[in-house]
Amino acid sequence: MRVLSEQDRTFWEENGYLVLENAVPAPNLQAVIDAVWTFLGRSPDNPEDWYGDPLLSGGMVNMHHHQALWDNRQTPRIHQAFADIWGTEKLWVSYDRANMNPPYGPKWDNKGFIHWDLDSTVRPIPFKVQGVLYLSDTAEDQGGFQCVPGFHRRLEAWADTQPVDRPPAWPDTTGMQVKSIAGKAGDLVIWHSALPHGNGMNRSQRPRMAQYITMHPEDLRGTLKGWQPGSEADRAGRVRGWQEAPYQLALAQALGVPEGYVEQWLRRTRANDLVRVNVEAPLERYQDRPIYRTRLNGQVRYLRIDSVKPIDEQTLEAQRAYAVAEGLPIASAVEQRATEAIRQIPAPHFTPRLSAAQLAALPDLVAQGPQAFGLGAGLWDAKGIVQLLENQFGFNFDRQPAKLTELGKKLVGAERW
Ligand SMILES: O=C(O)CCC(=O)C(=O)O
Repeated sequence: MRVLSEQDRTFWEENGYLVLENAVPAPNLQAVIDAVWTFLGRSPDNPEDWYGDPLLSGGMVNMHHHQALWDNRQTPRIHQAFADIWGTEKLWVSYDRANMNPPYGPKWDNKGFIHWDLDSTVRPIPFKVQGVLYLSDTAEDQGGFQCVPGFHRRLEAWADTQPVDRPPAWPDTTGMQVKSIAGKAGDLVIWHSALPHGNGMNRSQRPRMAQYITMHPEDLRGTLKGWQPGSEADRAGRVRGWQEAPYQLALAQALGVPEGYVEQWLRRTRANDLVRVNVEAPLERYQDRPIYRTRLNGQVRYLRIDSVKPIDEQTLEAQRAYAVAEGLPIASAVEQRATEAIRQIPAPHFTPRLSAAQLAALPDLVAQGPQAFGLGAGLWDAKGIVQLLENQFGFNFDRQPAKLTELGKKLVGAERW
């Protein structure tokens, strides 16, 4: 049964976004809000405490697999809205994160941002959609979703007026009418990815709380440049991602820290998996956007500031995964840095499952790398460390993944449509 009305469709065609009201049952909203605060290890009742690690720029919360997130992802009404847009019910759901954008101030300088999650120089512009679920009522000045309505119809004509070597994902917003979309708790905003978009400066006293959810046809893999056929390995990887998610929480409980700290620690480990890349020009900070401009093989290239670091005029260090995804020529790997971040285990916030002696022994075990314990040749991940703890200290952790409905199993790819 369709959930988008004719008016919704007309609005969508015209503006490139729409609002689906009451997208999920009301109790689901508070469940995600609670989960976000727990993940961050912070309290909604203490505004002084809303800032700092592990909150990421733009208020991003890298929480992906909590049951509360899954309960929303497998809501039939949301699935049907995306099915109406794509013209097929055979969809896969994204494993997107959450957002807590606190009030702007001395501890938080999110003035808002505008970008694309596609390469706006590719023709034809790929058809992609994205979505954000408002977890609480969000006023226009509260740092919620913002976009340039109708821009999906004008992007190509606008691009013809811009420098050919403009950054493909970061528009110059001069002359654009950016609109902040207020919403009620339970509204799902769905937008066409050709709209320049982001979230805004929060000028209110309340945090903005949201969950990102989008869907796309199964067996497709999205890249910045568009879609390509997914492989059986992609599908299996999605299922593994869902199945292995509980290891991160198990590790947090072992260490006695909020899950967000473990996620941050593992992310830093991956980020410290660095390689060297040679470029032809010094990296220059590009305007006020989080990108560098350089040249590679005679072409202007824009590189994300948070993924690369200049070493000298013609050398940079890049995260290995980023360098591979961007097709950067890897000159050499910097293996010895990979385990540095893993030593940064934060002090326990609550009673850890590991004893003080086990906690003290952990960094030295981890420093030996997973290979030393027959746990694979890559970097440590949550699963590897939990297996290490089980083997070394005889623990038995709960690793039940989020429960899926029949619809949810198809949206994950664990069952075929
Ligand atoms: O926080 C928002 O509403 C926008 C997030 C965003 O820009 C994105 O998901 O690409």
